Amino acid sequence: AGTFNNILVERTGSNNQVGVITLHRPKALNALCDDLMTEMNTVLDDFEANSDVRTIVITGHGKSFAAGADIKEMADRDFIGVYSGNFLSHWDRVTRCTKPVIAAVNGFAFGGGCELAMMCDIIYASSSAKFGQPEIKLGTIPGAGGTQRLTRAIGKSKAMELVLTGDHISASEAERIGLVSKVFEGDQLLPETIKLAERIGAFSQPVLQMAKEAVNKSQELSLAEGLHLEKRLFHSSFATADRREGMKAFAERRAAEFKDE
Ligand code: CO8
Repeated sequence: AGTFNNILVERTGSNNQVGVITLHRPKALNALCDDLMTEMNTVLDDFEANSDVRTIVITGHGKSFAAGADIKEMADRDFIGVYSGNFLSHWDRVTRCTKPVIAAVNGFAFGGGCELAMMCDIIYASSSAKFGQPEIKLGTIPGAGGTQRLTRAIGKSKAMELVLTGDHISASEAERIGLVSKVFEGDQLLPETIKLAERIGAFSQPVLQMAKEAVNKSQELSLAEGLHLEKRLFHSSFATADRREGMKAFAERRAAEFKDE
């Protein structure tokens, strides 16, 4: 995968099936600069293309997941530049991953950091993690999902409160309101996230892809459209050998052996 300046890349888990991206800009609390996002996109392309990688984990180095977009990089930009260049348009690569992506939020997840976590499929957090959308304090607003994904995740009043005050919330509060699915002590976060990634990775890859697509579409479609899509994807799972194997194994009281077909 080559070497990178702003991220660390590793493969772990049984058969190295989990691809881990660690945001690593110690000088800036892993703030997301353009270079970092380009590097991450390259690695996500690699992980997606490599059938040995079954699940992806994104985490941060040190006491921060990501303290937002890089404010110093943005400071001198002007409207015409960000508008005509469609600034940040390539920052959503993770939302187009077909493989499950889990965020292991180890510390600050502010602004773009919180938005990046919300682009992932599942958020696990350490007990010291903090979430917020502080853009209002900088005279701007969230630009990568903080007004949309956050509202869908925690409801309008709470999302509005975070976006209009710039306040942050603790990991336990984030868990209580459903932004985060589980919280762990700091040293347990990554091992537990990798365990989750391995458990998920043991299932049929094409069927995981269907399940993920159906859940993600619930955030975008009307209930009727979403239920229709779900039914069609459910029907599609009957085109796989893995669906046949899964049901046969149940009847034979043995573990299923999925082959991704
Ligand atoms: N950008 C650039 N540098 C940063 C950032 C950032 N977002 N955050 C921290 N740093 C730098 C600091 O400037 C400091 O560098 P230096 O020592 O050279 O001055 C270094 O990291 C350490 O930071 P602090 O000394 O401030 O560390 P503290 O532990 O005292 O405070 C905080 C930690 C509370 C996280 C604090 O650093 C902070 O408030 N950071 C800014 C948080 C923020 O406002 N984030 C939102 C940015 S706007 C945004 O994200 C727009 C979203 C766009 C879409 C993104 C799509 C994915």
